[in-house]
Amino acid sequence: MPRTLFVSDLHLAEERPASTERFSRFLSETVPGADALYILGDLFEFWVGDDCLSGGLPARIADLLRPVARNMPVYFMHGNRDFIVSSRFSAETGIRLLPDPTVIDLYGERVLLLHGDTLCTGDRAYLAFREQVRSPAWQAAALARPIEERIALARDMREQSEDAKEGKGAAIMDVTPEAVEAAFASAGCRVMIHGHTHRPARHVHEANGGPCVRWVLPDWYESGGYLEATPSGIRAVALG
Ligand code: LP5
Ligand code: MN
Repeated sequence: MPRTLFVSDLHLAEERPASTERFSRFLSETVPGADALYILGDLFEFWVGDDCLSGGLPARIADLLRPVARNMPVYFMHGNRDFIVSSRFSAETGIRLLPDPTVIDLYGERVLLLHGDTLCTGDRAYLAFREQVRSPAWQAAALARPIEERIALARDMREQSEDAKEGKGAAIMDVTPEAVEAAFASAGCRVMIHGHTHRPARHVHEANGGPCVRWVLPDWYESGGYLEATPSGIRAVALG
């Protein structure tokens, strides 16, 4: 049976080797035979530039992805942790970078793919931060710094982000119905898949004059999981 797989929010980090091992098993046991694998952002806990690919976790993940990407398309969309992944990572692994948002044809159904952070329109502080760090000028200046400084900057940003989140209610850090409906409308889709919120679910929204389904992917901190699409539908699969 043809099938396509979707994951996000693996947040792979040196200090969480179990998640990397889970991802390695997923790539060797679950992914073979699929038509395509989509990684919808936050594959890494943070990414400070493709020039870190020569060793450690980045090199390990590149080694894991390379043989998979030789056998099927492996797509990667930026998350809010790894928005600096760029063309060298793509060239060295064979993965294909996907813009956020992207609409794909999934066995005859138009499906909207996003990381999910742009749907959290109540989180004004985050959206302002996002605009700043996604600007080419900010990125060029940041990437010009030595790698150790960039790692220190990333850790500093993480700390400030955690502090900021303490003052935010859970609702502010979730998608807004208005943003979801607008996304369905502008894409002209009835199905959407995203991650980011770490609240895996299948939601039904009224949009485009009828019911529309929004799938939210799980994170991989403790266990993880993925979505499997076949011509007969989409199902969520939890990993142990
Ligand atoms: O990540 P998560 O899910 O815990 O929280 C997000 C939002 N936070 C972020 C910030 C990232 O976690 C920071 C790490 C980025 C790593 C990239 C490193 C690149 C380094 C550069 C080297 C080239 O995305 C959080 C949301 C939450 O999702 C839910 O949606 O609320 O947003 C914030 O907390 C943002 C704050 O409200 C405001 C900004 C605080 C950080 C300020 C750092 C300033 C440093 C200077 C940069 C301009
Ligand atoms: Mn995210």
